[in-house]
Amino acid sequence: MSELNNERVREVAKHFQFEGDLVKVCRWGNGHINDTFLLVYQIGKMGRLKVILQMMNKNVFPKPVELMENVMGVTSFLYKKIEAAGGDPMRETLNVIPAEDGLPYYVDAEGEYWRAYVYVTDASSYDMAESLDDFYESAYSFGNFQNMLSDYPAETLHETIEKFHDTRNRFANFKKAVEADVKGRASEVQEEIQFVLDREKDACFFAEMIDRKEIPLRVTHNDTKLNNIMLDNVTRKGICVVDLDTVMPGLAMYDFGDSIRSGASTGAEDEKDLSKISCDMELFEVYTKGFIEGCGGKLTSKEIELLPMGAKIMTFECGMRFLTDYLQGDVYFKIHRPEHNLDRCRTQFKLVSDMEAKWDIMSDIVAKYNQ
Ligand code: GN1
Ligand code: MG
Repeated sequence: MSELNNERVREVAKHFQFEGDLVKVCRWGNGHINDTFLLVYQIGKMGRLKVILQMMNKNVFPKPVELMENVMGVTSFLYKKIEAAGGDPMRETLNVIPAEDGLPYYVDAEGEYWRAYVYVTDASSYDMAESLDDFYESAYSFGNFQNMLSDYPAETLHETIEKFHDTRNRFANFKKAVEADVKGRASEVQEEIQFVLDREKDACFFAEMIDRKEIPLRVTHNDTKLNNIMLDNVTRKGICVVDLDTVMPGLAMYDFGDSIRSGASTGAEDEKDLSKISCDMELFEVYTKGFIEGCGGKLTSKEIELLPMGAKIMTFECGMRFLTDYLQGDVYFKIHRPEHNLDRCRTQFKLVSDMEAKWDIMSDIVAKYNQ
C-alpha cells in the first residue's frame, strides 16, 4: 500500500464533488480508527471553505458501502427534522459530499474507501471536558440525538460492527486472546487479565437482560466519546454529533456509559500516571441531568436506574478491548507508542475500580433525576 501522504489525499480529492482550488491539506482530529484530513478550498473570489475527507478503516469496517447507507439514512433523516424545527441542518448534522459519480464514497486504486463531509463551521471538539457547562451540553446533545432518532426505522440499519457492545461476546474473545497469546505478552499483564476475569458477571449483565427482553433496544450512537461532539465556538452549545459509523440499535445505557468513561474522567484516556485518574462525581451528575433532559422523557425509569451500570460496563468493556488489542499485537486501535493500548487499558480499569468505590454516590445521583 502506498504511503498515506498529502499527495495521495490530493489525488483522492479530485474524485469528489469539491469546487475551487485546493490550498491546504492536513491531518485532523484524534480518532483511533479512520484516517481523517481537513482540506481547504479557495472558491474564486468567494473565500475559503473547509471539507473533511476520511479514509475508512477497512479492517474495522469490513462493509463500508452498508456503513455509508446507514450514514446517508441517518443524516438525511436528521436534516429534515432539524430544518423543520428551524435549526441549521448544515451545522447541526453531518452532511455527506458525494463523489464525482454521485455515490457517497469513492474507492481508490488500492481498494480503499473514502468519504467526505461538509466541515462544521465555528465549532470544536474536545478530548477532555473544560467545564461543567461544556459537559452538560455534550450530554444534552447525545441525549437529544437518541431522542431525534427514536422514530427512525431501526430495522433498516445495518450492523456495521457485529456485536459491537455485546460485552459478553467481547469477554469470550478476550479469553481467546489470552489463550492464544500470539505476542507472548500475557505473562506481563497478569494483574490486568485477572481484573477482567473477576468481572465476568458484569460482562454478561446487559446481554442477559436483552435475552430476557427486559430493556428496550433503541437507535443509539454507540461511540459517545466526548470528542465526538462539536461545541459552538461562540455560544458553547452542543451543535453537532459526529462519527456516525456505529449508529445501530443499542441500549441507552451504552451511550450514557461511554460518555462517562471518556468525559467524566479526571485524566486522559492514555494517562500513564494513574493517580490522576478518577471518575468525577460533579461531572457525572451534570452528564446525568443533561442526558436525561436531552432524551426528552423517553427513558424508562428502569433505564435511568441502570445508567451507573452503563458507565461501569462501557468503561470495563473499553479497557478489555484495549487489553485484547495489546495481547493481539495492536491490530485494531491506532497506537502512537509501544504499550499505548496497555496504558489506555489501565486508565479504564482504574476508572472501573473508582466507580465501584463510588457506587452508592452514583446511584443516589441517578435516583435524584429519576422521576
Ligand atoms: C474508537 O473512532 P473513535 O476514536 O471515536 C472506538 C470506540 C472506542 C474509542 C476509545 C469503531 O472511537 O469504540 O470507545 O475508540 N471506535 C470503534 O477511545 O471501535
Ligand atoms: Mg471519533
